[in-house]
Amino acid sequence: MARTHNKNVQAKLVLLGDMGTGKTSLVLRFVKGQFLDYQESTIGAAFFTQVLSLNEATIKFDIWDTAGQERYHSLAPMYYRGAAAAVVVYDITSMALGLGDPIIWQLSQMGIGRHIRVGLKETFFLVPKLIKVVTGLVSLEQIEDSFVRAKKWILELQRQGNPNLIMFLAANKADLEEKRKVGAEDGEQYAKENGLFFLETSAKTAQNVNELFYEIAKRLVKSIPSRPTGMKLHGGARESGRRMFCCSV
Ligand SMILES: Nc1nc2c(ncn2[C@@H]2O[C@H](COP(=O)(O)OP(=O)(O)OP(=O)(O)O)[C@@H](O)[C@H]2O)c(=O)[nH]1
Ligand SMILES: [Mg+2]
Repeated sequence: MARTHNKNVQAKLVLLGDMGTGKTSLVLRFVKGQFLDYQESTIGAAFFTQVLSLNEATIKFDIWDTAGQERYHSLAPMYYRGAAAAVVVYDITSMALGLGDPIIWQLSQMGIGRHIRVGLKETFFLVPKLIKVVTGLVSLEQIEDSFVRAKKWILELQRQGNPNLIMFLAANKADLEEKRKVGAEDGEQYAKENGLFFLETSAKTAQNVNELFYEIAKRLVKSIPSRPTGMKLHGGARESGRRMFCCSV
C-alpha cells in the first residue's frame, strides 16, 4: 500500500512475469542505471529500493522483483499482497505457441510445424499432426509465451489482488525489433480492455524505463492525492537494495 507522511510516499511495487522477460533488468536499469547481457535468473525474489522526487512529493519505492520460473509461482501472493502497484512484464520476442491457442491449433492441423519456447530458455519443435513435443517431457499446457503468461498474471491480480492496485503492462525488449513477435497494438489493446497502463520498454537501451516508474509514481501520488509535474532520480547505485533469496526448491 502507499503511505504518505508530509508528501513522502512509501509504496510497495511488485514485478511479475515469465522468466527471462527482463524484470530484474528493468529494475537494475531503474535503480542502478546498469544492464547486464547475461543477467542471472532470479531465485525466489529480490528486493530493491529507489526514491523518485516529483515536484509535490517524494516516493520511496520498495520493489519486489519476483522470480518468473514456474516453481516459484506459489510464492507470488507474498509479494503482490499489499502492493500499491504492479508491473507485469512480457517479452515482445516470445510468441504464443501453445496448442491451446486456436491459431497454433489450426496451424498444427494444417501440418505447419514451428519452434516453441517452453520456459527454460529452451526451444523445442512442435511436431504437427503427431501433436507432441519432441522431448516428450513437456505437457502441452506448459507451452505458452510470455504474453499469455502476462495475461494470466493480470487475471490473478484482478481476482486476488487489491482492487485499487495500479497495474502496468510492460512490453520489454523493444530494442529487438527484428525479432518482434507481439505487436505493440496487441499489448496496447489488451491493456486498454483491462484498464491497465501500457508501455513498451527496453532495459537494454533504457527506453521508457524511467518513464515507467515515473508514470507509476505520478499515479500513486494522484491517488493520495496531489499533482506532480517533474521527476528527479535520487540515489542510483547507492539506493540499490540487497538481494533476498528467500526460498530454495
Ligand atoms: N535485448 C534485450 N535483452 C534484455 C532486455 N531485458 C532483459 N534482457 C535480457 O534477457 C535476459 C533475462 O533478463 P532478466 O532480467 O534476468 O529476466 P527476468 O524476468 O528477471 O527473469 P527471471 O528472474 O528468471 O524471472 C538477460 O540475459 C537480459 O540481459 C531488453 O530490454 N533487451
Ligand atoms: Mg529476474
